[in-house]
Amino acid sequence: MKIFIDGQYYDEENAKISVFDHGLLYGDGIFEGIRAYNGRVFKLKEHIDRLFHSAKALLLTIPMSHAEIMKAVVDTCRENNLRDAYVRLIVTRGVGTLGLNPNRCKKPSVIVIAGTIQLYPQEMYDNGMEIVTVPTTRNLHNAVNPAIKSLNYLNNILAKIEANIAGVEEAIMLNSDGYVAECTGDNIFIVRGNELLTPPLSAGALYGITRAVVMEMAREGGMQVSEPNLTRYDLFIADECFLTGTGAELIPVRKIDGRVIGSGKPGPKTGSLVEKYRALTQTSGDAIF
Ligand code: PXG
Repeated sequence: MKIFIDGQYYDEENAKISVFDHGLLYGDGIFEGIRAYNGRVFKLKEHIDRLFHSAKALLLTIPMSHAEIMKAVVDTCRENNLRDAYVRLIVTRGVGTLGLNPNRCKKPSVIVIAGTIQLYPQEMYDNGMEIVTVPTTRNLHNAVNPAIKSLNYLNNILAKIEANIAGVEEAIMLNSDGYVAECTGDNIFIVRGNELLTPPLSAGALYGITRAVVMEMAREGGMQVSEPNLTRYDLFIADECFLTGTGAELIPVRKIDGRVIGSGKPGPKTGSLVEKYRALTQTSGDAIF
């Protein structure tokens, strides 16, 4: 595997960053998870736009342009001869001193790793997954804003640990007002009749790129799409529920906090959105080869 670090490619065993990098010392940095399908990088521009927005919020100056970063992602896939890939793009604050002042870090580092990912077992895509609400609440907007895709994922990791303790793979995180925000690495949707509902971004969700694609596909398919505040009760009484994310794609949910959702099997609206999403990923994106 060839890994891109600051303009050069390194073999896996030589792909190293300093122990003084503030990405490691303080989680001071940002990332994106991007997929390539069938020789094309899916929604690359959207991911790079979000990366630059995260950087702006953290006053982190990325030492490359939009176009250069897009090229680095595509080139790293090509360098590894990958037609289907999961790309982890990371920008760290760079090497600094012990002490958290980011002004001591002279140059942020850009890292691109192109590998593969399978977040959940196939059985869950076929039959739906079981998830639970966990005690750890989503970050507040006036703390580390949950829209920033930062290297500081401990909020989500704690929630993931709580899900694992409960014997499931994913957790629903509520915000401090008790409304549903999202899951640890996925946005959440419910279907109610012909309506598709997902929490508003103001509830503490990440501006999910898969989320935006699914909302557009549903509108095109004649569904009514809205973003109201949702409670756990709204989830329990939904006809269908599914999660979205670059890694997970669309995955049906069959049980939440012990309550069976709808028929307990992946529903027809979810099924049709899954098909449409798969078709889109196979045919659109920036070409690698
Ligand atoms: N919420 C959070 C907190 C995320 O981290 C999403 C929603 C979905 O957003 P996108 O833009 O991907 O539709 C994410 C993305 C992993 C992994 O390794 C996590 C994500 C993406 C890819 C892999 O668990 N999270």
